[in-house]
Amino acid sequence: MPEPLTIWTYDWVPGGEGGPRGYVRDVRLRWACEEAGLDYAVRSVPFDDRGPAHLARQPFGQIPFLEDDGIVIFESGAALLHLAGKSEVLMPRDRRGAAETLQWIVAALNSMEMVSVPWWFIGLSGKADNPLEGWMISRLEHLETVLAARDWLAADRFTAADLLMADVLRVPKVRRFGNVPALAAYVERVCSRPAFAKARDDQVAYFAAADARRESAN
Ligand SMILES: N[C@@H](CCC(=O)N[C@@H](CS)C(=O)NCC(=O)O)C(=O)O
Repeated sequence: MPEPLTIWTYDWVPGGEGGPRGYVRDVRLRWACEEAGLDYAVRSVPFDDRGPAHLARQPFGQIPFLEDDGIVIFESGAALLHLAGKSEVLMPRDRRGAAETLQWIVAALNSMEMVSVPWWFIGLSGKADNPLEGWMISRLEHLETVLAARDWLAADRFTAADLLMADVLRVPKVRRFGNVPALAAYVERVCSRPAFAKARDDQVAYFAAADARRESAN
């Protein structure tokens, strides 16, 4: 009997306004499993102490990583592609649809998130000038042109590419930035899917339950 899929995350992350709950990247894998109707469990590694057992499975001491019947795979994009191999809901099986989905998955990570994360991070300093602002605007505006002409990135329907791109773009600071109405409508459209709400709410509940455990341990 194969083991059920296991999504690994931290046992706790900070809460509060502006905290990461609801945005921690295990949500990408929870969401994908929900969309595809795949059974999964969620397990955790300590947030405070990233020891050898964690580093053996995620060499940067990050999460998420995915376990599938003896295979352990880190990087949310790689794990998402692994899940997409199990379900046509996430990745069309025709050659063109599959190629388009793959292309936009990589674009979400390597053209959008590669800019949005450092832009967001530099912005935390609170300084007026962000040297990545022009780059960020350029990326958003190019994507705006694409999404002004269609509802989905690949194959004329929802795929794992939309899941990933919307997850990158729904970060509050990114969502509030720029004048990109088609992009805003796209994020709204993708994030209104029930599978997303379930995945995000489950993650928030998971970390909230950890608060109680930490309080009783202290
Ligand atoms: N490229 C990685 C990034 C993973 C990542 O940044 N994970 C965050 C949580 S969402 C994390 O583990 N942060 C803690 C750290 O970087 O030390 C992926 O997509 O899996």
